[in-house]
Amino acid sequence: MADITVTEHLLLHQKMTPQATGMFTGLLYDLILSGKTISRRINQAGLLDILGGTGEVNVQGENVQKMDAIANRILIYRMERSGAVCAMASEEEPELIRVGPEFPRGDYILIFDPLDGSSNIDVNVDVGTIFSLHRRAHGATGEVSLEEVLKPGTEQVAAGYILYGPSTMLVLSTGQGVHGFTLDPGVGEFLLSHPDIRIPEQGYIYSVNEGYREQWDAPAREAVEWFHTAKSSKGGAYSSRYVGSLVADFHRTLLYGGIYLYPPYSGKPDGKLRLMCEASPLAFLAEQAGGKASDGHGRILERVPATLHARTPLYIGSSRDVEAVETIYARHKNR
Ligand code: AHM
Ligand code: MG
Repeated sequence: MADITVTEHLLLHQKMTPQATGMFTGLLYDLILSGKTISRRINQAGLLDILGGTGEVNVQGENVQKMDAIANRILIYRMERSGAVCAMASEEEPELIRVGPEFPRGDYILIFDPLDGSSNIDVNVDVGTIFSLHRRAHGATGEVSLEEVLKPGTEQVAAGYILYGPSTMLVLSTGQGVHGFTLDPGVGEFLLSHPDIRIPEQGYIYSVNEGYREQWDAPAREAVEWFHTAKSSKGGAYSSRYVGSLVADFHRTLLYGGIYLYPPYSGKPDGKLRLMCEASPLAFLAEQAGGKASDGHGRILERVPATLHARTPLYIGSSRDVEAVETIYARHKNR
């Protein structure tokens, strides 16, 4: 395959979309540059004293890893200077980050989890940056209000992630399918490696932290029990896989099919995962690849966030596997 860069791919395939403006291409360039910088720091993490925790607890009540804080800083620094963004929300920041007046404001609102799965970083397991892009309403000016940001995932104009694994990959959708690019470290560019990714209609892997089984709601328990006994796409039993990095578990689900589940559990009726910086961007990718993403009752993309850090249960992956979970939830509702 000829080497196709992200910019070239955008220009070739997305000429007619409103996102394919110079501003969008510039934003992506800076996002990719941030990803390359984070990737390099992660590669060196064992050598430079940047493993482990900072000793702080973030807005989510979780321990902040040093690499979390570094990735967060890299993204904020680069993106507020991009000229393409008017506001940002990060999993690590309690408040909305408003751009300007010291930097030029652009049309886009960027929401990100700077380093998903970071509790895995000390053991050299895949982590990633997840991002979601919204476009500010045409004609809106001045400081961005919170209401302008608290929008359902259906309004995303693009979403994706950068996975820092054995190779670094960018998986991106601008609403015209899902495309994967692999970083060629020699060239320093992400090159198209996985064009037009489609999730198989049904898979053979379910992915969930079964340690919480006793705390799940009844439909979630029944759903996981269903995957223990149902026939997979291969005709045999479903296999179980759980990395504990959503971005890595999702990447496998995107390529092989199957389902990732993070149910609600006692005391946490909305589960653990964040709607705006984790569930919605991955739901956008899943749907663009022909799969589904649900909270058990309906589309993740239609959930309207009440706050920046709102959470949601998540069932995501192959359409038939997600529908199996929704059927169980519907049955419980009608009892
Ligand atoms: P993080 O964004 O702080 O890393 O937290 C989210 C992570 C997901 O990547 C992963 O799927 C989940 O938390 C694992 O949670 P648990 O240990 O409860 O299974
Ligand atoms: Mg995360």
